[in-house]
Amino acid sequence: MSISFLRVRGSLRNIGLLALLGVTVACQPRAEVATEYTYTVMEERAHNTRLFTQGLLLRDDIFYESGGGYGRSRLVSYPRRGSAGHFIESVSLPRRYFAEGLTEMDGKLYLLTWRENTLIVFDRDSFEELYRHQYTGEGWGLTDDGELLIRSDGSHRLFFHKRDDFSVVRTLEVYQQDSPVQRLNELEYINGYVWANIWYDNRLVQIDLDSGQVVGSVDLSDLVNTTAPNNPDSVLNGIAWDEEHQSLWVTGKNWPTLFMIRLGGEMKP
Ligand SMILES: [Ca+2]
Repeated sequence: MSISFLRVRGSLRNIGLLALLGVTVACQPRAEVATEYTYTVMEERAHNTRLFTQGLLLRDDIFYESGGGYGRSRLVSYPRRGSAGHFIESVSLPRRYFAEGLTEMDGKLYLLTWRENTLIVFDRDSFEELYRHQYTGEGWGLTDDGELLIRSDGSHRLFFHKRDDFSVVRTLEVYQQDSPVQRLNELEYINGYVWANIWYDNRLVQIDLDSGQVVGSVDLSDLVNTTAPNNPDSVLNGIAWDEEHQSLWVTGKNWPTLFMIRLGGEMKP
């Protein structure tokens, strides 16, 4: 099935006008234009509706996904093609943990927990727990740039952590023009940028990791409207980069479908 949605819009800043009026503006560098991408659905896959999707990634044709909820948090893997009920590996978390963001580096899966201040590290293949780290603050989304782990906490900030002890190296405030982008949720590092879900928003945003500016976005309202279960908690969440197909896999909490979408328009280099 192939569905194309086309909408292109750019937005311009008003900093220049304020400067002409003699108003001092203290701010980070602002992007002149944020690209609004179009998208095409290239492929679909059944998604297990019991998964309250928090983290999603794809490695070597295998999806890794974390599902949240107290008493129902789990970490699973499943093949790129297959049925919704078939997992390669699955591990349930103790009842006191609410699984959140998930990423993978060097054969290890890094799993955040929501308010339990605990990062749990698993072997990617066996799902054997390897070790844990404690941290301060909430865990929402997690990705990595190949060197550092990148965490969201539901605010407009991203936290960059060392992988060996999960200490914070730096933080980044995320803005669209002059407005902080709150409720940053699931994350995915793609070609030098971080893409993010925003809790209770049907957009994905593309974040510049130097300036913190949103430099692009894609509106997935049509997928939400046709696919999301009739439950206010079943929001869009989950982004996985498909390197082979240069496409994004997206889904939502308890959704029946994963979608592979290809973005239109010019992606930032
Ligand atoms: Ca992800």
